[in-house]
Amino acid sequence: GNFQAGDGGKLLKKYCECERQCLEKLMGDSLRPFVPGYYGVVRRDEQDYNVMDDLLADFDSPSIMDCKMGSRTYLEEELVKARERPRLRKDMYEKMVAVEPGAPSAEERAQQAVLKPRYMQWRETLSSTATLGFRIEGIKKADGTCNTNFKKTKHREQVMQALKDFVGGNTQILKNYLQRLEELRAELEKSEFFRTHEVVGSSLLFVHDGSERARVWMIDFGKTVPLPPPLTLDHRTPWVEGNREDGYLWGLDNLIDILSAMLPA
Ligand code: 4IP
Ligand code: MN
Repeated sequence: GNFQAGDGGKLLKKYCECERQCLEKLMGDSLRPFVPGYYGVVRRDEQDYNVMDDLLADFDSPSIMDCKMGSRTYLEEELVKARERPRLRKDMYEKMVAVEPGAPSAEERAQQAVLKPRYMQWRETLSSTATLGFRIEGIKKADGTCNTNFKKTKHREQVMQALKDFVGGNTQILKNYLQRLEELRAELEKSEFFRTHEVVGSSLLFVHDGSERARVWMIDFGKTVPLPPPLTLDHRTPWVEGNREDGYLWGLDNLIDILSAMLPA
């Protein structure tokens, strides 16, 4: 897999240069409290790894949720690549028909393949990514049950139901998550790193346990890239090709709004 256990509460994640650069910069940014501590690169059995804090280490039977943030889940360069040298993806066609047999067009059916941006956009519109700017990717509960079946979790009510189930109806946990997300939003709005990076395919990791402690961290920076200066993003303006906007804060606004609406008035 992509991960190995390290020593002393550390996690080894298969090396990605883009992720290394982000984590290094984030260690000196105001967002540092919201990302795993980063400790550089190690080599094990001919494979390089980025070493970071294991965010679950301090929890007792944690419940975990991965929310992929943003209204766009692929880099703009994928569009350029697909136009310049279109690569037919049979694997993505298979993943598509497994979920929605009627989704492929006549042409895609004839090819038994789709282009990557088409697959990624299909995933975005089937889920809440396109309409809410985030989607639930997976939930693992304290009892060990795991659910990654959220590909069609799209509407506000469906998202609410999944969140309610995740916190086991515990209002205090909900409140703690909400507070943490509001702190994160305030930090994002001030962060130099955030202003100068396109943040795509990154997730928020939610973790709580029986003590009602609830934390949120930003993870997965494999598609988080620096913008050419002096370009900056506000992360709320709708994306049009070329503007590089990612919808990250728009999604966080919506997520905060949904959590707030779940609390008793
Ligand atoms: C996956 O689709 C995810 O979108 C991956 O994004 C993406 O990796 C994969 O593209 C794509 O097949 P499913 O989640 O529907 O399986 P992420 O890494 O953000 O989770 P990339 O390479 O875009 O990061 P390919 O091209 O790696 O297969
Ligand atoms: Mn992820």
